[in-house]
Amino acid sequence: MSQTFLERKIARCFDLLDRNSDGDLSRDDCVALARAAADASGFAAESADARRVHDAYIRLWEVLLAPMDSDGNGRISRDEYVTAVTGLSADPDGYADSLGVAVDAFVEAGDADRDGRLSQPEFWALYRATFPSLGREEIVDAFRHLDRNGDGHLTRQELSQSIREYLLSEDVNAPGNWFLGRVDI
Ligand SMILES: [Ca+2]
Ligand SMILES: [Ca+2]
Ligand SMILES: [Ca+2]
Repeated sequence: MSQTFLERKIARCFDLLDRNSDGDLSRDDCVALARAAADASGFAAESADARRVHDAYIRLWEVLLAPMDSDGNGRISRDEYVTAVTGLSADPDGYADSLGVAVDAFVEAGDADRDGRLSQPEFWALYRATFPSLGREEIVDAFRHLDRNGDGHLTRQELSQSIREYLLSEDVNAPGNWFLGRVDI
């Protein structure tokens, strides 16, 4: 059965989060993503900033990902992930808290100058480090689409709207489709 546009977006997200490429999402993936992100943002190992990034990714694991483990083996398979995320669209309001956890992880990880938003260079550094399979142009294109008012920064509100569109919307024109680079329609 061919995948829908939404299913392709969700599967792509899974692949990018599977940091060690072992075919499952685990707490280890989240720890590795946090470490790569903290390095990219110039946060020294064991610093308070690096600790905040680590904690934000652990919350991402505990609040958002771990509950998707329907067979209880401590790891999220691709099927578990796609099934769980697809189910979110049935209850988008119930998803608001989880969305906040995802936004927190991105802002804690990428906001090197701590002004509460991601500039283009901050976004670039974060994405190069955490999603190495994305090309330079793809990251630049992603930022341009996500920065809805074109002021050169991604606010929490813009990130939240984009993640929501990425994970929930079938609208092929939604700017948030670019959250993780180009997805062919
Ligand atoms: Ca993995
Ligand atoms: Ca599992
Ligand atoms: Ca910033």
